[in-house]
Amino acid sequence: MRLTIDSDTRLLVLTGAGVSAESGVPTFRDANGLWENHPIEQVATPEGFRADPGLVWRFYSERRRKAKTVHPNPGHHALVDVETRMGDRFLLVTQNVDGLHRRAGSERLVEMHGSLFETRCFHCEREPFADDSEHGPGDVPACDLCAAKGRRGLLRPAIVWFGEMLDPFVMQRIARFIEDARRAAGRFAFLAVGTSGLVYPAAGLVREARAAGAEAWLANLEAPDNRGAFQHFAQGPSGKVLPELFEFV
Ligand code: BJW
Repeated sequence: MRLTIDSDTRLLVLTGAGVSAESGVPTFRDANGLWENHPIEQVATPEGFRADPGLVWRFYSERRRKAKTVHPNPGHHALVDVETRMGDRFLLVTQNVDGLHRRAGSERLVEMHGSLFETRCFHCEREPFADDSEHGPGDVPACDLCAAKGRRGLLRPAIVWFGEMLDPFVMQRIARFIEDARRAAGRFAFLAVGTSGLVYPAAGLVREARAAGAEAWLANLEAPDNRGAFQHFAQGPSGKVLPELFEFV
C-alpha cells in the first residue's frame, strides 16, 4: 500500500507519541496514563501545577533529561525527505513535545502541544523562551519579569496541558493549510501517524481534512479508536512503515 504523491498533491501529516516510540520515548497510553503512580492529569494540568509545582517540575525535568539522550529514528527522517520533495505543499503537525522532528530536520512544523525545551510564566503573558534547565521540589523557578514588577510569578514548562487552549496561531496555521488545500486543484492527503486519536483538537483534524476533500491515511501500530475515520490503514511501527509508504510519481 503506497501513498502516491504527484507534483500537485498537498499533504498534511499529524504525528503522535508512536512516532517517537522507536527512539525510546514512552507513549502515554502504554504507561496506562501513569507516571510514578501519579495520573498524568496530576502533572499535566494547571490544577496539578497549582497544587504541587515542584512535582510537576520534577516530572518535566525527567522528561527533558531523557529527551536529550534519544535520537530521531527512520520515521522522523522519512518525513523530512517527503518535506524536502514537496516544499510548501507539505505541513507536519506534531502533538509530540520531545523536539525529535525538529532535530531530524523538519522545518514546516507545528508543535501543537508545545515543547519540552521551552518555558513560560504561569502568571504573566511573556512569550515562551528556550530553556532546558531542570528543577524539582524546593527549586521551582521564578519569573524575573513578574519579580521586576513586584509580583510573584512561577515559571512552568511551555506545554499545552489538559483543559488549556492551544495557541490560536497554531490552529490558524493548520486551518489555513486545510483551506488552501481545499481550494487547490490537486489531490489532498491527510496522514496520521502513531497517535491514539483520543485527544482533541488533534483527533478532530482527520474529519476537518476529509470535509475539505482529503483522502485520509493512517500509519499506526494498532487500530486506534478513530480508525473508522480513515480510508487507508498501514499497520506497523512507523520507523518501518513511513520509509516505505510514499511513492512519488
Ligand atoms: C505506534 C508505535 C510505533 C506505538 N509506530 N505507532 C472534545 C471531545 C472530548 C474531549 C475534549 C474535546 N475537546 C477538548 C477536550 C478535552 C481534552 C481532551 O481531548 N481530552 C480527551 C482525553 C478526552 N483536550 C484538551 O484539554 C485540549 N485543550 C482544549 O481543547 O482546549 C479547549 C478547551 C478548554 C477547556 C475545556 C474544553 C476545551 C488540550 C489537550 C492537550 C493535551 N496534552 C497532552 C499532555 C501534554 C503533557 C506532556 O506531554 O507532558 O499531550 S495529552 C497527551 O496526549 C499528550 C499527547 O500529545 C496527546 C496525544 O497522545 P498520543 O500522541 O496520541 O499518544 P498515545 O500514547 O495516546 O498513543 C500512541 C499511539 O501510537 C497508539 O495508538 C499506539 O498504538 C501507537 N504506537 N508505538 C506507530 N512504533
